[in-house]
Amino acid sequence: MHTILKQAISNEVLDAINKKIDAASSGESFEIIPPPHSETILADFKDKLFAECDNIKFGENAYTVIRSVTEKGNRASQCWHFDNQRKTILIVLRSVLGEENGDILIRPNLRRHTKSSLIYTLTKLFWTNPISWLILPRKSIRDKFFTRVSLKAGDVMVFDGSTTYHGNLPIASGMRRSILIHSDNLFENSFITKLFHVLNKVYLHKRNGT
Ligand SMILES: O=C(O)CCC(=O)C(=O)O
Ligand SMILES: [Fe+2]
Repeated sequence: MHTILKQAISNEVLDAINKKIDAASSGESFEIIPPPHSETILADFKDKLFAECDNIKFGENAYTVIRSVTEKGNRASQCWHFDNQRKTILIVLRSVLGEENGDILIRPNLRRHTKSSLIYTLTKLFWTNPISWLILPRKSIRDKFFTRVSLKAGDVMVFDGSTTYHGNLPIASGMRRSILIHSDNLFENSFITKLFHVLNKVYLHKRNGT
């Protein structure tokens, strides 16, 4: 299940974090800042975020990314997927008004937890591929299949991204920015997980045109 905490983060903290990220950002239309850079940027703010919302925990093995998307990054944004971790904390730093505002779309419990890395791999491949990404953005299919979760800057959602299939709506104009703290890795040291990490990086770079 997912937990939503509305307006958990104050404007003061949001503004300070956004300023710091703006200064560090490359300005790409779909920018993912991974560790260790994300850790450096957020170091001064971890305690403040925890003080305002005790659901926000940066565990030792957490994998934290900062994600900024504009209307030019819409293709990558609609690559629906499962995360490789059981727990994802999503903190919205910047949101966009309007119908096409990059909201997150979720389909909870599309798959179950499994001890089998083979089933894990097969379900991942079945749902995370260019064919699904061609079909699911069609409005008639998308709106039936997913639940839209409207989050504004300052809202926080905690969910199991390994069983909840998810992705985002396109953005008509403006920027949506979020922090994603992923923890509790699935099949941590398996070959297949490492391979997925590499593919993920290659794919994102290709989408970015970098
Ligand atoms: O920022 C969001 O709304 C979700 C992004 C996401 O699912 C991810 O980066 O794994
Ligand atoms: Fe995700």
